[in-house]
Amino acid sequence: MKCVVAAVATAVLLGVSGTSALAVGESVSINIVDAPRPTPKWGYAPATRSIAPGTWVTWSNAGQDGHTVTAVDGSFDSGNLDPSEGFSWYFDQSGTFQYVCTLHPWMSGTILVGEPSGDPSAVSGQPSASSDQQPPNEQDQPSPEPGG
Ligand SMILES: [Cu+2]
Repeated sequence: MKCVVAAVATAVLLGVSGTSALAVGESVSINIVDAPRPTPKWGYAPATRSIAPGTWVTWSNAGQDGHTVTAVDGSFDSGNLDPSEGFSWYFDQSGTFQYVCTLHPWMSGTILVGEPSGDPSAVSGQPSASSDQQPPNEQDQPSPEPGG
């Protein structure tokens, strides 16, 4: 009856995972909502999102109209997003990034990119190189080959 050992090990692994305020090297999702009407209720959910540097943000148009995700400073622009379309952007620099919907200027949101926490090794100098990363939703997770 060795299955008892496996069950205990699984419980230990589940207990290790902790909580952190910021998601490092992960991706977060924001919905674009245009309901309920009237229009002043439209916006981004959540309107303000705090992330760590090195995080993909994916906006998904969950509404019934076209919308955009356009940075106020012009650093990114989704262009028109039809319903059920999405847009991803990689934030690797700290700062506050405000964005609006150019079609409905009262729709606005903010991305707060803070310093990474809990990983002192990430602070050390790293070479500045442009990254060609793909949005996480563009590729499937590679599955390990059985046997080999
Ligand atoms: Cu809009």
